[in-house]
Amino acid sequence: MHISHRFCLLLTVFPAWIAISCGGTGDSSITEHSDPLPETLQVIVLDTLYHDTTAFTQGLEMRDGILWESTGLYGSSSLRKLDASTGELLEDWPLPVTLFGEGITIVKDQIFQLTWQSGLVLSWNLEDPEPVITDTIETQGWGICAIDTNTVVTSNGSSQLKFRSVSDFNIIRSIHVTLDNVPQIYLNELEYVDGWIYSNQWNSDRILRIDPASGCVEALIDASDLLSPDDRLNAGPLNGIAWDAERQAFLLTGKLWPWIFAVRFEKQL
Ligand SMILES: [Ca+2]
Repeated sequence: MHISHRFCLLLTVFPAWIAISCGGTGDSSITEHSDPLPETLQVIVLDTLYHDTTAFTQGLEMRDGILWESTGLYGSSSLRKLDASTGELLEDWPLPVTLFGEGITIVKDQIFQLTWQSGLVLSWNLEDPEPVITDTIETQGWGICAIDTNTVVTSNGSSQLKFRSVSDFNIIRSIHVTLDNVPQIYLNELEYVDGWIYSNQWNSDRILRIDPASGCVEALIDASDLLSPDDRLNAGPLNGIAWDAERQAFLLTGKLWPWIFAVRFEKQL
């Protein structure tokens, strides 16, 4: 169900691409130029943590030794609090059956959680989580990451990333993400680390490292070796990136994956 809806989305969103190259803001006056060639990074696994194979992961975020996870699907969407050293579930809070959980990010003491098609943004207090609808957005919610305490970035399955004010989720600006001048659709779960936006692309094993100013993909990360063939049998796509400052590592997982991987990205020799 989820897959077919997102395929339909592709059909409707694609025409809006506009022929722009890197640096795209939707301004048709921007002339073509070549993107810098992206470097390819490999994934080095540092540690392997437990992940619940019933968790349809839509968002992942670290704060103070706790790994927060958002899960999707109608009737089983939730916010989950995990032990970041083991991956074990500490506590979870279900969403109303009418909401489909998507990406999460943390700003100050609030967790913001997107929902897929309702246009609603939920806000949770970190210390006493209870969902409150605080904002609405004009599009589907897929991924979200915080750039600073005033700004978040959201994806909606297209090649566009929207920068929004934390105070009201109104759009500040947007970028089109391109690789070698080709728009990159299906941008999904997001993470902001050291000046770069990381996005996994739905239904692929690929993570893009994106320049938030220009939209250029300046590095490609191939995560296809993380799951064994057996692990893949009942697993969905990669869909979770969190930066663990203590480990100095990324935590990666996916929908219904049996593992969370602590990894670093290194240049291929
Ligand atoms: Ca994330």
